[in-house]
Amino acid sequence: MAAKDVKIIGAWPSPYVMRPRIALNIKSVDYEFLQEQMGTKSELLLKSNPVYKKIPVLIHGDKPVCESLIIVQYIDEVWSSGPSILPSDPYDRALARFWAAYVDDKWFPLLRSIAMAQGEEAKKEAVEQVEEGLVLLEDAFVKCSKGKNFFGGDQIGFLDIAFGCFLGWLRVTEKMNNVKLLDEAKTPGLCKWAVIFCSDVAVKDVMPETEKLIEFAKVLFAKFKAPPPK
Ligand SMILES: N[C@@H](CCC(=O)N[C@@H](CS)C(=O)NCC(=O)O)C(=O)O
Repeated sequence: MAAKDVKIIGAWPSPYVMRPRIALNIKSVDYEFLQEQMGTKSELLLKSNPVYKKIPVLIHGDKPVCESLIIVQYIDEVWSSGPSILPSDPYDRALARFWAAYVDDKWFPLLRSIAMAQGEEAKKEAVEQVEEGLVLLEDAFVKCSKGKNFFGGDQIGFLDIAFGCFLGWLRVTEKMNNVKLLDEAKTPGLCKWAVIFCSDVAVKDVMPETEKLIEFAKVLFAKFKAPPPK
């Protein structure tokens, strides 16, 4: 498929934007990456995602598709001749969707709360909650992977993409707060999975380097903490 037919509106640091980029890589589909600038929204973004005005948006031909996990499922259905992303078994598919929703609705907000925590006590509590979530995800990994490398089995699947896209920000949170979240003793499966996931050909070029992401995070957090303009 020619790159002009497939576009992603996004930005390199966004974990959600990584999802469709990984999915397109898995399917060997070329795409044009249209990057938004921090703090502004392009006309194309506002026109393509008028409801949420958020990235990512996939533009396929002239049709926009919004919401990262919906985009990944769309990619899987449209380019069905490539490697499958959703599990073929309905129960496995339900499990993958359940845990992907858990990651978005519960776990990632907890990870973000570490950066926002005011004071050591609040930070400690947020760290503990993230760790508890990781133990649940370790258990999900054992059940979904059935002894293979990925949640999806032998290859990267839906839940690998949904959760794996947050590994860059997990490392940033570890380094900036001097904590260890992915722990060999408590989550050995996830520790091994994270290394294999990040070095996969579909992932390694879209997963930002931790140091680059830390520089971005410092600018982002400074903006959050800045007093409102007069
Ligand atoms: N549920 C959305 C979340 C997307 C999202 O939060 N994107 C962020 C970038 S990481 C964004 O566009 N933020 C701009 C805003 O909230 O106005 C998805 O999965 O696509």
